[in-house]
Amino acid sequence: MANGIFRPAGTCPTNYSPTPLDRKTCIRIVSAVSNRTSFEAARNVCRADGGDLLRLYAGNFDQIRQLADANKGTPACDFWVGAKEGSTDGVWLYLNGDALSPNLFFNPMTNPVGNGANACGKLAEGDGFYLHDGGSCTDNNGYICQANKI
Ligand SMILES: [Ca+2]
Repeated sequence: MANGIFRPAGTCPTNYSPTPLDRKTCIRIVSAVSNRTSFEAARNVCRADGGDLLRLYAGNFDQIRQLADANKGTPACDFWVGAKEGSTDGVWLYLNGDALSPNLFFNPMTNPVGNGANACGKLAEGDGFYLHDGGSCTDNNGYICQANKI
């Protein structure tokens, strides 16, 4: 095949794997006990990789949850992802400020609300890796980064 005609599909950065059902981005799942860290420190690692914490959406949420379960480490960890609760309890946002669907929570009717405001988004092992409202942003958890293919 002649070169230069088709744009290459792109490759994932070192330590990243293709994001399920997404041709443009890759994810890195960090769960080693020695690398578990706070929400902000996890974000800084992802940013240093050229990405950020994973932006969840309904389309590949089940696949992401399965990957989290398969890579949860020993003992199993929760995973920080790219979501934050606003200053109003129960209002959840992506890191760019877009609204986040409550359907990404284990119980969309009740779970996004409670435990005060300003929580950090994590996939909770005890909730089948659905989003969970609770815990402290300074807890040492695993995390999932997302970066564009290069
Ligand atoms: Ca809350």
